Amino acid sequence: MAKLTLYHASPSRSSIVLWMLEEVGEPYDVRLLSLSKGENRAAGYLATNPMGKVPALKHGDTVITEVAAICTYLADEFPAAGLNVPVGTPRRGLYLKWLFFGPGCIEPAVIDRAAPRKEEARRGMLGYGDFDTTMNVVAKAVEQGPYLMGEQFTAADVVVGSHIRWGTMFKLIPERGEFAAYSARLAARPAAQRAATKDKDYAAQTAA
Ligand SMILES: N[C@@H](CCC(=O)N[C@@H](CS)C(=O)NCC(=O)O)C(=O)O
Repeated sequence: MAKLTLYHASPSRSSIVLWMLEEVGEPYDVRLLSLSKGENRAAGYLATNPMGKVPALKHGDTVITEVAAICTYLADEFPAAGLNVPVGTPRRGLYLKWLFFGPGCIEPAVIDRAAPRKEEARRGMLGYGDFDTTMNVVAKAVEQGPYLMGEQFTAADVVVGSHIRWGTMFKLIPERGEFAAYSARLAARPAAQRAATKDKDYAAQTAA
């Protein structure tokens, strides 16, 4: 089987892929990079991801970058883990919507709020419309639960759930009951807990 290698800086967006890999349950290696030492901008790494960003995932000779693309790829590549909604399934449309909603709507909505523009952009110009609508849409989707796709936990929960968990942790997303309950369900997953423990260790190794 082709080897999986995660290029990771701890803690960062690549921590999302670390969690995903724990959910998938296949063996993988981690190459730790220090962002503060600029290792993500070194020529060797730029050959892997010319954006100079983590995460990147190597699977044999295939390189995948972008958190949501990596999570989608892993879920499809290892269907036995039950983390995807396969092509040909009507529910796949909704599943893909959530995978794209993370980087396409939640993340820019949160970043724009944390670092507001000098001149407010018109709602129609912003792919996410406005912050409150974006958050209300996610809150409604996770209200009933347990997951975005109902009973099935999927890669979309890893992507969207990470944005919600990190956003509320850093007080960039206002606390609300739907998010607290959803985050608690996600945090209780054994794979999420294993990833968190490993990530603490990776952070310590990078700092040393
Ligand atoms: N759109 C990218 C964003 C990745 C990203 O911004 N990663 C940050 C860490 S959280 C990074 O590598 N920052 C280092 C830098 O830009 O120099 C994705 O979803 O993977």
